[in-house]
Amino acid sequence: MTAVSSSSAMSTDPSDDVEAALERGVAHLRSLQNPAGWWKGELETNVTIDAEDLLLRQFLGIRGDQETAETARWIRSRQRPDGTWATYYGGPGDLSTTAEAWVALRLAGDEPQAAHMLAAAEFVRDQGGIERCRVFTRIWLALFGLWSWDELPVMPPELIFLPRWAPLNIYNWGCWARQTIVPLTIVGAARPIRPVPFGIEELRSGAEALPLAPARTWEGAFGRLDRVLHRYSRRPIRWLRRLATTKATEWILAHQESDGSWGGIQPPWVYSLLALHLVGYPLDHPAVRAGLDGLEAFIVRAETRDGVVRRVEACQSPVWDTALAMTALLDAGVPPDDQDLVQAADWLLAAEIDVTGDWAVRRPDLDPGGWAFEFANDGYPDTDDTAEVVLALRRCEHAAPDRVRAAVERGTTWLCGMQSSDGGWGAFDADNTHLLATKLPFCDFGAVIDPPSADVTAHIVEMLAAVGLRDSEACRAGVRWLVQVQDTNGSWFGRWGTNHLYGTGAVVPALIAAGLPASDPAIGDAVRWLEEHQNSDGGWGEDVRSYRDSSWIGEGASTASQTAWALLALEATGQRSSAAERGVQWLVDTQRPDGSWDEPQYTGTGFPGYFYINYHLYRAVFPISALGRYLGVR
Ligand code: R04
Repeated sequence: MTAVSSSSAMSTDPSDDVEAALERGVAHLRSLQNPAGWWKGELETNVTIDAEDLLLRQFLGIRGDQETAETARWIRSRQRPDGTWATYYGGPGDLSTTAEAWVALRLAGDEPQAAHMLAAAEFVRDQGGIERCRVFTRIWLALFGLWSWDELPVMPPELIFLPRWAPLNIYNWGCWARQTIVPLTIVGAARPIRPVPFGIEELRSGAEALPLAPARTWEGAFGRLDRVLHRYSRRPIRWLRRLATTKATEWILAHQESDGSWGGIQPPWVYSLLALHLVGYPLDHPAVRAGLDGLEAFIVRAETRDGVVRRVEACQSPVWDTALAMTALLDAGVPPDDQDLVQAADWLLAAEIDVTGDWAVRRPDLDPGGWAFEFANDGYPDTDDTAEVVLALRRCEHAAPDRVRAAVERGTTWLCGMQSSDGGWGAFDADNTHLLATKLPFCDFGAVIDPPSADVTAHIVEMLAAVGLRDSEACRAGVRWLVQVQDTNGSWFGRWGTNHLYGTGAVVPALIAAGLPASDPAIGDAVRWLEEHQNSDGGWGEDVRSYRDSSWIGEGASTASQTAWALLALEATGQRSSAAERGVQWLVDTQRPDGSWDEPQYTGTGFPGYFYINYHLYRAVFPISALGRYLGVR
């Protein structure tokens, strides 16, 4: 099989190497397709997910010896030489992650005097101890009597009564925070304690609680409100509390997905299980049973020299990965009626969501017609997946073109309806821009709202242009929004991928597709920024540290996916450049014999500054698109 049109050049032409690399990459990507038609790479995050899985099982009384031993083996295998755990490859030790890992290993029977435990505990104390850990970490400890419920911010169940126009009502939170907060209000009101046979003195620094922020600031005001809520929580109005708990429980039950999950992501999932348990649902209640059984599908087991390791995926990405893989194959010249592509298209067509979800609260008159990221997440289709799915579907030659056209049209209409009033797009909701929630003492875990981002907006603009809506008001407003949020350095911030390389790699192709000429200053500035940040080896890389330390923006070891993103931007301009040639050469030179690339670095973002993702399929798709488009434009 020849994936690409054969070149008329001589065998010494360097493009022969590119074509060979592309063919290897295509074969490798094809080999990863599931017989059902989808692709799904592992979604790797950090060991808090694994630690919390053991803590959940401990709390529910269902923690088994084997899963404990396998999880502990995995957690130990991720410990860094300095005794800490990071939230991303090569990152610094993280206080809350290290504390949670230590506690999970204590559950698994590791002795506090063991060298690896001593080193971890010392780091935790040095960083301020449990006293300075994030709220979620301290909630987990409070569940076992290792931290006081009195020393946690209160989030009362009565929150569920706030009407949709009121500040802090649950629909003003990003959907992931909303789904996490609702069950946690039940947990926080129940204040349960299930003692464990060990303490955490080793993790305490003795640090005092931080003083309240000045009363005139939102943080200060909420700090004072928290004291009031603590007083209220000691003597809540009984009937109101009961009604709130019932309403929150009903909300949770109504939001469980067909695979037993909540939102397809770990935090809402485990907290919803805790909440249902605490309102009295037994382990064999169908909702609890489905939730626990569903988690099994998110467990990855692997054989290592030290024995079997067990880890938990925080989320799964089949729709996203399938759309990206299809685009990569099409970019590589695989014919649009190829059987693998058609099968993937069929799978995507069946995955379209035809019911309303939480997004309809802000857009009540809009018909459904989008895609979610996961296998089962009907309540939360997202705009980013919908754009990428439409971009992929519309390029396939399906035997039933009317079905494809109808799905593309529904997706397009849904996306136009989901545009925020400023012209950009958030991922899951329209106009989810209320900053108030970000000021709550409870919200120290990263993004809690879902405002428009450049990467998501770019994907949608690119898609609108592709379906012929380049001159629509929606597309024009999106373009204006993108130009407006361009960084002064010429790049764009990456909300869901790391970081400015992701943003810029998404926006430049979108603006060109929308009709901006390559000579436009916005494009010129972006190209200059990319060229200035090319590594001397020819690749591009941007360290996750760039989210907290601006000196890392555009800087870092070259990676396959980030090099590909830079190339996609350069290639979109239609102009040949030595920068692009050297980037392509880096991809060719670093390809593994099996057609993939190594990529231990995390290039996906959950919450900027807090939560990062290594999407294992990124290394296998983005380079294919970049190489394919490179050969295509020659
Ligand atoms: C790459 C583009 C993705 N597009 C859809 C996003 C899908 C995945 O979104 C999330 C993944 C998440 N994980 N964990 C969390 C999370 C949230 C997402 C998470 C949720 C709540 C808390 C902590 C972590 F939105 Br609290 C893996 C835009």
